[in-house]
Amino acid sequence: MLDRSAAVAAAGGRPKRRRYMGVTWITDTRSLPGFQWRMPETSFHAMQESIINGAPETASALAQEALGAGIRPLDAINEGFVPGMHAVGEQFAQGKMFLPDMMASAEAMRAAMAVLEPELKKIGAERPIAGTVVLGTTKGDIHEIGKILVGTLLTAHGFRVIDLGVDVPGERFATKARDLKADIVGVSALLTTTMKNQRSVVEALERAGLRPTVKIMIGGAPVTRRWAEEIGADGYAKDAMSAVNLAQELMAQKAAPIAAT
Ligand code: HCB
Repeated sequence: MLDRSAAVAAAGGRPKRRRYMGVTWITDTRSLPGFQWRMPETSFHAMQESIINGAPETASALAQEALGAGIRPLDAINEGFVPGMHAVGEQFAQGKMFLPDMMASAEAMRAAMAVLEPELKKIGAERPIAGTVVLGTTKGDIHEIGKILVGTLLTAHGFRVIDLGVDVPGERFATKARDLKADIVGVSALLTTTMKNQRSVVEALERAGLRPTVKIMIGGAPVTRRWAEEIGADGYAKDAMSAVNLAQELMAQKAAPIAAT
């Protein structure tokens, strides 16, 4: 896997650069002089690199090419782009990448998703509503890519999704869940420091008297099934497809008492 400076060296030129808080970094190796676009042999590998290189234009082009080549959008996300985000996380943890790099990578991920999302959503367009999900990233946390992906796949499977965005306090989850008669509240947290705020969401729904009718599912990189049990959530999902399966299970659980009467 090429890191950002190796990609520049390989292409032998000056790439497009950006500055953020006094740091300069490369935004797109396609801007290098003499760069020739061609479909790479291992397209998933190229997708991963486009994220690591923080290259939105390349990521978007690869997503379009993947669709053209008949690669399923979810495969492109799970096999191509998401592993790139994980590699970025690892490099950040090892001090090999910095905040502006992560931001550039997130921008590249969003560019790829902008191409793939409409295709994913098409699948669910014709279905009856499977349930209403209020989704958000918990207070203090601005990570949104995983949550958006969860929302997209839920929509693709017939759920009505209301995305409250990032940095959402527990009370707002509760108010929206009540107002929109939500079946499920989905709470994302990517930081060990903000995981505790998932508990605050559970507590806010309890205070609002909503727990008998509203299920809670949680997720995010540091989150585990054990944590879900500890805070009294109804389930944990490790990725977006598992979140869809879990949401369907939770809807079946909600329907069960009615079916029994
Ligand atoms: Co950020 N960051 N970050 N970050 N970041 C992480 C999360 C670290 C793990 C990186 C590392 O150190 N290895 C780390 C957290 C360490 C920790 O607490 N354990 C970290 C840190 C430290 C920080 C800052 C504190 C850095 C700083 O400022 N010094 C800062 C915090 C800002 C804040 O929130 N207050 C920060 C900032 C950023 C950005 C802004 C640069 C950027 C986010 C941009 C954006 O989202 N618009 C960012 C990014 C991109 C990451 C990494 C690299 C990728 C996250 C991501 O998008 N993953 C991440 C490394 C990593 O996670 N491995 C790193 C891809 C998605 C698809 O996966 O896990 O989010 P996901 O979602 C999955 C899954 O969890 C599940 O389904 C999703 C889809 O498959 N799921 C749910 C998620 N939510 C669900 C909800 C449900 O109900 C059900 C399932």
